[in-house]
Amino acid sequence: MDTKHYRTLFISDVHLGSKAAKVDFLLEFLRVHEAETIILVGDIVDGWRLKRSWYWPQDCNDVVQKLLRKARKGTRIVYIPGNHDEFLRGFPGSHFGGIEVAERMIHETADGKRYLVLHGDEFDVVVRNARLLAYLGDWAYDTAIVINIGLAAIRRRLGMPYWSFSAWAKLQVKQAVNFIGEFQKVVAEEARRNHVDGVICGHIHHAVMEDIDGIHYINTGDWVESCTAIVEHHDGHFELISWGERIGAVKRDLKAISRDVPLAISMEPAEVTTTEAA
Ligand SMILES: [Mn+2]
Repeated sequence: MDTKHYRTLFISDVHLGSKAAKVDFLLEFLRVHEAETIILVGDIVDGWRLKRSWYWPQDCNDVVQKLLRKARKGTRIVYIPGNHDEFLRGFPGSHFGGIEVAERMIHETADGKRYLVLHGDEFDVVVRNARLLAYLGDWAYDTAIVINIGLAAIRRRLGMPYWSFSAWAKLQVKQAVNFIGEFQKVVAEEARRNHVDGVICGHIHHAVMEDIDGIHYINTGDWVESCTAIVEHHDGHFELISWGERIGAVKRDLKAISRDVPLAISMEPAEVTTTEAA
């Protein structure tokens, strides 16, 4: 596959350090996708998982090295921490190996539209307590978000697991779709408060591009299950890439070709036993 060039590339929720991370797929993806700017939209490293038990095979280093090499060659890379890599939240504005750390940012597209970029976990508390906060008003809303981030830091220090949006949503299967919808609405509302055209976030592992009450809501998805990324083309339009499906297509092709020949290379990802994340 030829290398593709984009203006901006957005990925999130890789969860390096978790056995469920599809690191080999991501490496292949990064090999054939170049961009002027790469924005890492949080939960790239799973600090919560690593704290419980260290799991860092060589291919995790390969991802880090690949990104650092791109930075050296002139790609601007911005790392927006999520809840699983919130240890980086203590370093806004700092650089490591040419990678900038920012809590959130405004991204301006080639055609002049402005997008708020953030991970999205700060709104968990709002999604869970939507009715109560609507009743209590703006002050409670802002305070709840600040408390949510503070609590996550304290829980991590105490070695407690982070409250997981997707695990929680999955437990309440019937309502999961409602929760995703509620999250999207809350994040779109935050974009409106910031007077921007759209928002780009991650966190809930549900890649999508859609209009929510006049706000362009974009979610980058994840590299634990779906292997998705968002790219901005040179003219400013966005595209959702489902690399998992592409890989699936390759696998089907290989099977068709080698119907009579045993498949030498298995494209199957390692057994996924846990999908706890978000
Ligand atoms: Mn997250």
